[in-house]
Amino acid sequence: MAGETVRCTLDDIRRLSVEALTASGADRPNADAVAEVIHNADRDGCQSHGIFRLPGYCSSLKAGDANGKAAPRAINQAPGVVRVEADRGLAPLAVKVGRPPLIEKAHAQGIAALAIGDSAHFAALWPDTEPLAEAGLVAMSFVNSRAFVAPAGGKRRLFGTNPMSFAVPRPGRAPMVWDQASSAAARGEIMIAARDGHSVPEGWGLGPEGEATTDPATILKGVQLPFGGYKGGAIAMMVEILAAGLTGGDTSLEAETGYAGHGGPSPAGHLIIAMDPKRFGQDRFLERIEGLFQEMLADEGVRLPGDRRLANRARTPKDGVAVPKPLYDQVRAIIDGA
Ligand code: NDP
Ligand code: PYC
Repeated sequence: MAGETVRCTLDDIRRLSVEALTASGADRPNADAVAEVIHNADRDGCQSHGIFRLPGYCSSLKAGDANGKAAPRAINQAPGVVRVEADRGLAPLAVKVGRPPLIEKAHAQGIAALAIGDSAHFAALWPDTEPLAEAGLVAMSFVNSRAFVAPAGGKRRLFGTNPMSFAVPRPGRAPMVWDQASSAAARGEIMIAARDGHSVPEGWGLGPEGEATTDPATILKGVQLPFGGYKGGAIAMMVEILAAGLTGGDTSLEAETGYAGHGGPSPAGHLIIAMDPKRFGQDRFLERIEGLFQEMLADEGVRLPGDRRLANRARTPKDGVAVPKPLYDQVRAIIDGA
């Protein structure tokens, strides 16, 4: 990280987040829910979705792109589907409201989905799936955002960076959770590289004229690329269809053209699926999957996805988080109404 930093405790991160969000028009339930995911991201070492995102959330609230006083409502849409009417709010409160009925339905029926079509997701996705695995469920989450990424072979922005997360319970341990963009890199990683003056690997994106580049600022003006060519392109398309199509949320292109783009999130679509292995008749599921993990780990050089995050989670309560001074000052200015 380039330049001067301010060392913050995790409590500082949460408090600054609540204060900046309420100063930007969020009520306390919305501010608390967003502060929780920001805190969790910085706690787990995901700089691109921690306090780094706070000014974006605040500008979206101030511009009215997202409703800071949203009162999300869970609806029993179908035996296997909970729908949350999110009132154009920020996703964390909508997910919090939809999670208990999703868990109940998944345990009762074996599989259930939570569909949210009008909330603005600007966070990492593992906070969506990890609590479901902690409740004994296998879970997946998909979200779209704004048009940043071209389909494989193309040069025109169409998809969001469209992340997905997958979580599975483990006996006596934290769940295994992976969480990844379907673009070669999350946009947040490219923004941080531009801020810190680093180049990025070839293949992360193209410039405005479709030219290959490793300059992050040029990519931010141009277009991002899916990971792994047409294979990542297919996944980006699938996420778009699951997240926006099945929920009725804006596609990333619709979200891009429907909002002025104030640097923060705008409402799009979000789908979470939860499955209870016991209802699939698999009483030895946990034991068998643990055996699979142990086979993976027996191969030197292999680690499980999420292990880096869990190592950070053990470290940051003591070490705190280094926040770049200009970002810290920006957050303080939001709180002070400057
Ligand atoms: P990364 O490429 O950093 O990591 C993706 C996954 O791969 C993680 O689960 C990571 O685990 C795992 N991983 C990394 N290296 C290894 C390895 N050597 N062996 C095994 N597993 C490994 O994530 P992205 O940059 O794609 O995304 C970053 C964040 O941005 C995500 O949390 C995502 O949800 C968020 N995002 C949010 C968007 C939104 O619209 N809300 C859009 C796009 C991204 P570990 O964490 O332990 O390293
Ligand atoms: O990092 O790609 C990203 C992202 C998009 C929306 C929120 N995060």
